[in-house]
Amino acid sequence: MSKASTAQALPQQRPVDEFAADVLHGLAQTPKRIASKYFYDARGSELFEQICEQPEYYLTRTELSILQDHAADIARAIGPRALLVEYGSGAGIKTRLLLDAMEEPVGYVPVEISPSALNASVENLAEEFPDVDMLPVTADFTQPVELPSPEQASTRTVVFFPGSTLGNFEQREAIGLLRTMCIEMGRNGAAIVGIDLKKDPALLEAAYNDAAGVTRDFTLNLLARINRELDADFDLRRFRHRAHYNPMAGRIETHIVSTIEQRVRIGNREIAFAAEEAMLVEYSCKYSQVEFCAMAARAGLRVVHSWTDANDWFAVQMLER
Ligand code: AVI
Repeated sequence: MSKASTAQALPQQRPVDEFAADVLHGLAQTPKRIASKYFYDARGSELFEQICEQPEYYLTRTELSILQDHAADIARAIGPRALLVEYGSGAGIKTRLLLDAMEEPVGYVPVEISPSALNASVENLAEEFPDVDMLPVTADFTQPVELPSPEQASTRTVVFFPGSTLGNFEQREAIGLLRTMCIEMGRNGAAIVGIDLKKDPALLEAAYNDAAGVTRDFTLNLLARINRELDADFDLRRFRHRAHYNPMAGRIETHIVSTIEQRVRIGNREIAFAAEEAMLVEYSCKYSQVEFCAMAARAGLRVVHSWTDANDWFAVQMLER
C-alpha cells in the first residue's frame, strides 16, 4: 500500500487578490519592489529549471556534488529513524539522495504552498520509498506549521532547506525563518541548509547574467505574469534585467529597469516609471562561514557540520540547538 497522503488545502486569502495587493503596494514604494516569490508561476518555474542547467549558474550542481560526495557522512550525522521535513515541494534529485542515504527514515514532510506541486512530488517519492510515510503539508513555510506525526515513532526531526533559497530572504527574515526551523525541529532536531558562499564577484555576476539570457527571461516573466493575471499592459521590450553584486551588503541585487519614461496600467491603476528607474525584484545573499554562524546564533542555532566543495563556493550546513 502506498503511504502517500494527499495535501490538504489551507483556508487563505485568494491568491490572485494577495498577488494584486502585493504588486500594487510594492509599486507604490520608493524604490519600487516586487517580492521574488512571484517569479514562480508555471513558466517561471520552468525557466528556473533551465537556469539551473546554465554553465554560469554553478549553485545547483555544486550543492548536488556536495550532497553526493558527503551523503554517507550527512546520513551518519542525522542518525537512524529521522523524520525529514523539507521547506518547498522538494522531490527532486537532492531529496532522493538524502532519503536514500538516510538510515530507515520514518517520514517525509514537504511543506509547500502549492497543493498540486506537493501532491505530484510525494506521489513519485512514495513509489521509490514505500517504507517512508509521505506526509505533505500545504502551508507557507515562513510561518510555523504543526507537523504531522509519522506512523512509526521518529528519533528526531530534521528540516531540509537546500538550494540557497534562504539567501532570497533579507537578513531579518532569514533569521526569522531559522527561528521557525529551530521551533519546528524541537530540542533534539537538526536542520540541513544549503547556502551560497562569498566568492569572486565576477563569478557571481556571471551566474545571474547567463549568456543565453535565461535569467533575463526568468526576471521579465514576472511582468508577463502581472499582465496575464492582473490585467496589466507592461511592454516587455521596454524593460530590462539587471543583476549586480553589492559587496557591502554581500548579495546579488536583481532589478527590472524601465528603459524609457512610461506609464503602465494595472487593472484600473496607472503606474509611472522614469527612464532608467529600477524596480527591485530579488536579493540573493552570499555568506561567509563566519557570517552564517553569527546569523544562526541569533536564531538560537549552532553550525555542527559544514560540508563544502573543493572551491569553497557553496556549503551544506547542519544546524542544531
Ligand atoms: C531560488 N534561488 C536560490 C535562486 C537564486 O540563486 O537566488 C533564484 C534565482 N534567481 C536568479 N537566478 C536564480
